[in-house]
Amino acid sequence: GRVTPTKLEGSERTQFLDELKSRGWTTVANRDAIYKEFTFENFNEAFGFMARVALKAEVMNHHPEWFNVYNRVQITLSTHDCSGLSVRDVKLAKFIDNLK
Ligand code: HBI
Repeated sequence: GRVTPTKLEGSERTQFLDELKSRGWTTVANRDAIYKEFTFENFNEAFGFMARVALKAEVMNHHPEWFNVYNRVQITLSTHDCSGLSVRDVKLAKFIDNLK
């Protein structure tokens, strides 16, 4: 939507980060962003995963920063409109984790 997402801060941010870290996400040095790597059987599986994430990203209007080499997908999530983490990143991360 056109609403600027609210940047997560304080205890709310910490609580969400703890949940994300428990699922293998890490914070990114020098950025308010989260990062996770995914490995698949082959490129076909990796790209199929990326296609599903891409469709969700379009619906959410919230897009990942990602890198793919063969069967590996590296994903960084951050909300550019608030220069930090927002609930959109938490929501997209949960969707992504539930795909595997
Ligand atoms: N994706 N990760 C991320 N962060 C944003 O701020 C963002 C986005 N996708 C689309 C989007 N913002 C648009 O709302 C703005 O570019 C207009």
